[in-house]
Amino acid sequence: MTPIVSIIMGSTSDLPVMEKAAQFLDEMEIPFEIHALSAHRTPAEVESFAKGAQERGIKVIIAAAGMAAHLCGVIASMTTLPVIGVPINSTLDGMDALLAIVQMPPGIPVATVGINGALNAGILAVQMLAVADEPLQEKLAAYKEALKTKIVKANAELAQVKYTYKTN
Ligand code: RP5
Repeated sequence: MTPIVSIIMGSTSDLPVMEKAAQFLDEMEIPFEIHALSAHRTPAEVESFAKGAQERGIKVIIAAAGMAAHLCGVIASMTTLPVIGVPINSTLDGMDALLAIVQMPPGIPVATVGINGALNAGILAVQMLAVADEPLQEKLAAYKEALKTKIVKANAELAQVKYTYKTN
């Protein structure tokens, strides 16, 4: 299989968070790869990854990093592929990484999800791929439809909660 999504993380300590993106790609049957690369510890490897990704057939990059999270923006500066950034809660409740990833200068966007928002990063990556892939759009529509059952179940449970003045 040739990967079309690349998950890059600053350290394997980010993996417990990033597994959610990997699981979603698996569920949607999207071939993907996972690598640890660091903008600070392996800058040359980051450059070679970012410059070569498109040629290798990668369509979307999900990049995750914590602390001074330069990885996502540095990758975005060297490719025209869409880069989805995941701020990892490593220090300062993840606010350091969130601001480092989301506050990109004009010209070099990183589509930033919430702190530890790996699942949303996976979903967003698949949504990008689905723009030109109708069967994938249908899979996503089924996934989103299934999300409703959680709320239907929640309302059934809430109906069992009793208060004297609760009317439903
Ligand atoms: C970042 O620093 C990584 O993305 C990680 O979130 C954080 C800590 O890295 P380790 O010291 O655990 O390797 O580069």
